[in-house]
Amino acid sequence: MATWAIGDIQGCRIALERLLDRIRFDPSADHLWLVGDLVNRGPDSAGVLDLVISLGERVRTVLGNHDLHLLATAAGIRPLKKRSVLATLLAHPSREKYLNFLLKQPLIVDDPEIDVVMCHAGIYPFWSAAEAARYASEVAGILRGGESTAFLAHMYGNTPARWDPALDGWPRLRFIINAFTRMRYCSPAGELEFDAKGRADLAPAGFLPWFDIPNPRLGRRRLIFGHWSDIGLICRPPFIGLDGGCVWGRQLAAVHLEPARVNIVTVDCG
Ligand SMILES: [Mn+2]
Repeated sequence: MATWAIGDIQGCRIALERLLDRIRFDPSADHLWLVGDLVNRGPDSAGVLDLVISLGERVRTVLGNHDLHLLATAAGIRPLKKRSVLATLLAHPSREKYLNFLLKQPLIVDDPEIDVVMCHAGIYPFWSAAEAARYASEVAGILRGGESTAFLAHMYGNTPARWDPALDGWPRLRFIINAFTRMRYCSPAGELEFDAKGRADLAPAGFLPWFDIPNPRLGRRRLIFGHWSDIGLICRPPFIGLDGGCVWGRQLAAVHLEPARVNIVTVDCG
């Protein structure tokens, strides 16, 4: 039995199938962790969701910003461009199955048994793993409940930029979701910056990649994330960044989590 984590798929079903072949993934025995952004931009979001849903309990995934954007678009909160890949997905006969599947996914998966935690963009450097799990569950609870549409309507925006445990209401939930699904740069004082998205060495003045801000409260767990295709694959224990930019014609990556070996396997997506 093996456990693998795979980077941002973004509708690239063929690359996903090739990568599963390459790692000899056995759906009757192995487990798969996905860093989110299953959909959007790539050619076959429905095919990716069909495959992921067919794996049942073998797969654990977290929500990415594109998955949330799909949910907001489906709820009528964001306009749907007619020729977008999301329009194809939302006209699909399995639409409700896809949306219900995504609404049930968490922002974080934490498995102390294999010492791994996973989320889409990362863990805000001023949170412990336990705090991160608690804050993530606040959002998961809203998405599963009757306020999910109201939440999606209040989700967009870059403020508040800095965490304060006293935040409440929509601003609190907006910060939590931004940290888990959109974070790239953070200041040493804890301010998130959402405009820049380039390489880690092109950080805006006063900001660092979030993983360069020491977080002594994170513990020793390996942290698997995606979302940042411009910096590509990162293996800097405890951080493992898996967005190889598949949807941009680069690579889809898998890392073997259990038994623990740091071997990253990729397929080219050109
Ligand atoms: Mn993303």
